Amino acid sequence: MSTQRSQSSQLFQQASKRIPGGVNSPVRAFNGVGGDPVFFERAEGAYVYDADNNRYIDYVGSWGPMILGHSHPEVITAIQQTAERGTSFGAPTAIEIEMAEKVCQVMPNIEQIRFVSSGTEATMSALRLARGATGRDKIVKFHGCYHGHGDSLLVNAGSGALTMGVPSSPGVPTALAELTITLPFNDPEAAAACWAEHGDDIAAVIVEPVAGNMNCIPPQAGFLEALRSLCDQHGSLLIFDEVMTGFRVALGGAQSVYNVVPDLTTLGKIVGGGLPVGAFGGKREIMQQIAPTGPVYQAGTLSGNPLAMAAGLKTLELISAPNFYNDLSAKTTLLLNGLQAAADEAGIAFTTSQVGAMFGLFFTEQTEVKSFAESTACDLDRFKQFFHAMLDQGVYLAPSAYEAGFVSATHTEADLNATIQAAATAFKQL
Ligand code: KE4
Repeated sequence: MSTQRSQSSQLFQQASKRIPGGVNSPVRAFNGVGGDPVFFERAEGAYVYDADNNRYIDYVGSWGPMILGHSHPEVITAIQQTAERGTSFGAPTAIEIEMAEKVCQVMPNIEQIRFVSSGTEATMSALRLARGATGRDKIVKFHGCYHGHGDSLLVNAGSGALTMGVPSSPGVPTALAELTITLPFNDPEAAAACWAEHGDDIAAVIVEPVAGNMNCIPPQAGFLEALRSLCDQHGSLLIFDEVMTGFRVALGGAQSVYNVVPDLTTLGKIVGGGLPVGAFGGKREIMQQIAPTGPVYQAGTLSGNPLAMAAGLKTLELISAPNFYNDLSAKTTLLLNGLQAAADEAGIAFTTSQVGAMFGLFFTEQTEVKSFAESTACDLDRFKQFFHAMLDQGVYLAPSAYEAGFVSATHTEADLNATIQAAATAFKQL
């Protein structure tokens, strides 16, 4: 079955005249899978509807934020009621206090928090804070991890940078890029060797505690603990980039799943409930060094925007419901077990990964994918064929082999079984 998407194609042509690549974020452009991107017109619950009014079961969820499903009525009402009282003041509001208290309550390793408007702002600011607080310049990140498009972090990056084949972007001054050390994810020996050589010059290591931008790769036992120990030994700061994993893998984020305490945490996506919110936070004595209480400057016109706070706060309230994550994880497990059975039935080399309601799909003979090298060695052509075969059957997966998938609270068992059926057909076409 091939779905007709002529409206999307026309819109793509028009968009490309005024917007580079016709998109406002590269990974949306379908360069990772081929063909024209789908233009969406509306979304509700687990479904997105394109400009040709085709319906898709959505496993992208706006790259993570839509954990409650699209257009949740209580979130929409919270936004509407807040908007009627004004959309932005550029001055402090009470809802920012409620939001800060709520995040610090569910993520107690965050003693103080600063809200910003994107995950990129959060990680960029956290790095500046770490450099300011330690007086050191070097930072460590991991091949294939993506932390937004801040200059120091576009070195061997994942997500769209990897999808586009430009993991280290032009435009980043060599002098700056040289201060970013990149290591293989899930390799504690390489990390130990790095600190042995550079330890006293390293301001911070930033890591996705579950890598979600080179597909979905969980940490091997001991990896995060090794980073914590190396930071303690050498006075470096441990930054958990939980923009994707925060409120996704558990209410308390990956740090509550793996019981490793970071010095700083960055947040995004779900924390804004679909509106632009990022945040960075952590130990009080570190956060106090951020302006205006300290010398490390950081600012933002729309930081703590009331609309975004209202959407985020309502979202955090709703996902705090009992059994919310147990139910989400169970749905994700049901989906992945069904996909695996369908692949096995079709004789397709395929495996999956899962942490909570976040998952990865890999076309490989391996039973587990543990590193960037193993992820990029998977069968990319098969993924592309599978992506389009699923899209044509009304299932929207991330248009890149280097992204994670997400289940929402609104995905029903019928949706999951329909997805499994579509995959059974798609696997047979590979
Ligand atoms: P934003 O600046 O896109 O809000 O957040 C950057 C970011 C930071 N840290 C992690 C772990 C992230 O995953 C992201 C952004 N994720 C990508 C998708 N994997 C956003 C999608 C896009 O770039 O359009």
